[in-house]
Amino acid sequence: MTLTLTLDALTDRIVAILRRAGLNEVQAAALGGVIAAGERDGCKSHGIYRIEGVLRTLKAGKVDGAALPVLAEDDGRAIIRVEARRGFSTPAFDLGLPLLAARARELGLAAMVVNDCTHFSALWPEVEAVTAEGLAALVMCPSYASVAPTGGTRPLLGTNPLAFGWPRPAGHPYVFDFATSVAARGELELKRRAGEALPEGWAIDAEGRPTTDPEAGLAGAMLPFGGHKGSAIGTMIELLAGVMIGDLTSPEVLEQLGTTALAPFHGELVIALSPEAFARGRPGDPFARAELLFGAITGQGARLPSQRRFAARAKAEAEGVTLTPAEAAQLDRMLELGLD
Ligand code: NDP
Ligand code: PYC
Repeated sequence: MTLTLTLDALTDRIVAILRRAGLNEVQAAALGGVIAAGERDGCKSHGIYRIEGVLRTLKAGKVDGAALPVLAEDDGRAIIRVEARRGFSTPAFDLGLPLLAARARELGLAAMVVNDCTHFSALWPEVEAVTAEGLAALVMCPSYASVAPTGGTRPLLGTNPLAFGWPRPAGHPYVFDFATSVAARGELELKRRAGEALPEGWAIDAEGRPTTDPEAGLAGAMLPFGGHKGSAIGTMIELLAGVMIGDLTSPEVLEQLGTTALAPFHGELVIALSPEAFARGRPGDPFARAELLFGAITGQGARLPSQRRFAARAKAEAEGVTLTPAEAAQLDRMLELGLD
């Protein structure tokens, strides 16, 4: 039987599983929130399916469930730093957000560096949290080597997500959030579980030949989106959110982790920008001008990114989140067994 839960009830179940597995209150609450939000917004590749990976990573000792993030000493500059101390990224982001927002309003722009975190989540929850402060946001992070650079044949880059948000005076912000591979790795894993073929152009096998077999694609390499353009953007993310912030690049993550079966450990870069500050002294209100652009896009019959997600959210908020029988049984099992 399917199971329909309110968002709060689903979040409580996830938090209970994570607490039982040994996550402290701060981390369990932060992770429970983003995983439940993934289900609510119809983002299955970063919803409850990720809990197993979180539990495996904890059991392998590759993430510290007891860690509490700390804000590095603030020197009043545009760069603020949060040490996740080998815990998950989400509570570190939550800790740094108020200072990031205050600093971006004061200086026009500011960046939050999160170091030494385990990261498995979608980036849009963070982008939306920054836009809720009236700021534009750019968020990015590496993952682990799983994507061949265009022209190459072996995993090197991560699926390196890039997300952007723009605050809007009414309603939801403009948000896009995507892997710089053709699809997130989670999508391949879900296709493998469902016994479905991959669309062409997603992956190559271990010999570098195009494949539509998810097993072969996961064992081989994923491909960047948009050919050389995605390959270059993925590389930029390795540089900005790996090398530049003194944290691991995707090949280094894989070398240290030794597997793609666990959640990756690296850093994250969050940039917050004040549209008012950038537009000061120039003609026109940036928010009003942005609305004209969005209107022109939808006026052609195109949809804005995140529109599907916001529609799924509205439905879930009205009717609850419905889990398949297999998903409901899996949650029960995880609640019963904890880390076993
Ligand atoms: P998708 O390709 O599913 O979606 C990418 C973006 O494009 C979304 O904002 C989506 O909005 C939008 N979009 C899709 N179709 C259209 C359309 N026809 N018109 C306009 N906009 C459209 O995402 P990915 O599979 O690439 O990534 C999924 C998630 O995986 C992301 O949230 C990402 O952060 C996460 N991820 C996390 C990683 C990590 O290391 N933590 C690594 C890689 C990915 P909508 O949602 O409304 O469809
Ligand atoms: O779906 O590609 C992905 C991914 C990697 C790490 C977290 N999500």
